[in-house]
Amino acid sequence: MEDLMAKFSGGEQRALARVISLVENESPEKDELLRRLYPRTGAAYIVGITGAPGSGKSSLVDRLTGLIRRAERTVGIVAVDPTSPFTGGALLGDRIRMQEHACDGGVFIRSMGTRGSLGGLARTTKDVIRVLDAFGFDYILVETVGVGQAELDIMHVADTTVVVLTPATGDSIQTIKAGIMEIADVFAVNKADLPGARKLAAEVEAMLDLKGTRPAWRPPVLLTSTVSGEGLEDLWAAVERHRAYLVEAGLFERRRQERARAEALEIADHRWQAMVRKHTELPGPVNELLARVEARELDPYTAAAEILQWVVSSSPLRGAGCGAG
Ligand SMILES: Nc1nc2c(ncn2[C@@H]2O[C@H](COP(=O)(O)OP(=O)(O)OP(=O)(O)O)[C@@H](O)[C@H]2O)c(=O)[nH]1
Ligand SMILES: [Mg+2]
Repeated sequence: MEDLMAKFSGGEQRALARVISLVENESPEKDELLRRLYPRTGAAYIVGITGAPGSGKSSLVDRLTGLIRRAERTVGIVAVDPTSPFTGGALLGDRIRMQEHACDGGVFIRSMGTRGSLGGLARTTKDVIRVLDAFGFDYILVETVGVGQAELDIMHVADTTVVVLTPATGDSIQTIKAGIMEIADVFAVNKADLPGARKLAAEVEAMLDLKGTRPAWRPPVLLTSTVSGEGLEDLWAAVERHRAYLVEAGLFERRRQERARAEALEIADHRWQAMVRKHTELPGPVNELLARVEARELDPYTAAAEILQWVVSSSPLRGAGCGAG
């Protein structure tokens, strides 16, 4: 552990990859690692990139990475692929267009599949983002496919969320899910080199007009093409503008405070569920209670109360790995 931490602090990407693996694999060292890394976090700016499959998220991440690197800033990239069981950088690393950055020490790319529960994925993704933050990247770009609630939840960790739309996959205002429109801080209408992009951008603008109220931040709608290069610098400028807005409005601090609070509760929930589940996997009082519920000898309300009591009294809540002082 000490050796690993020293290498991590020294900026060795191999140590970073190792720490991420320990976190992803729920290793026994995980909690201790995350606890020790936490004080070093908070400086990275986190940008979420979401949109339908094939809308060009990875291509945009790649081009934005180029822009950020030209400004001599570093980038950590997390790609969450809900369709892939693979983890460990196979997915994005394979992509030819990412190869340019693969040998750049200022860029680190990690893809994550979805193993385990959806909630578990979101939790692990947040932990991996935190590890990248602690490592010292200036920006962290998080690519997620905009399907399902878990993916939307992940976007809550982003300071700025870019929603990628494109005419190519038949996106139109009618087919875009309400949820995804709500989370956008910036819209990128990508594949602007193809027909229909301008019309789609106009539709998004019209939809924003329809909202009636004049929000303090109206999401800008940028036409982008990773093929022609159109709009990429404007897109990044819009992200930076959103960042400046958040800071000036005091929202940046406030959102981070709220998230820190929500996160502590989420971790507590997560652990609590894991503890209860652990008891259901072993023979013992919890399973005896459940068996009595099955047989209708006991009502589920009484059983639940007794299960909670039992789990609290028998679990080392402040044991190793749970924050014992
Ligand atoms: N014409 C055109 N094609 C693009 C553009 N951006 C991306 N593409 C193409 O669209 C396809 C999908 O691009 P990706 O960047 O992999 O899209 P993605 O959203 O990351 O896809 P998933 O991760 O599979 O959901 C690829 O064939 C790209 O070459 C663009 O601006 N114009
Ligand atoms: Mg992709």
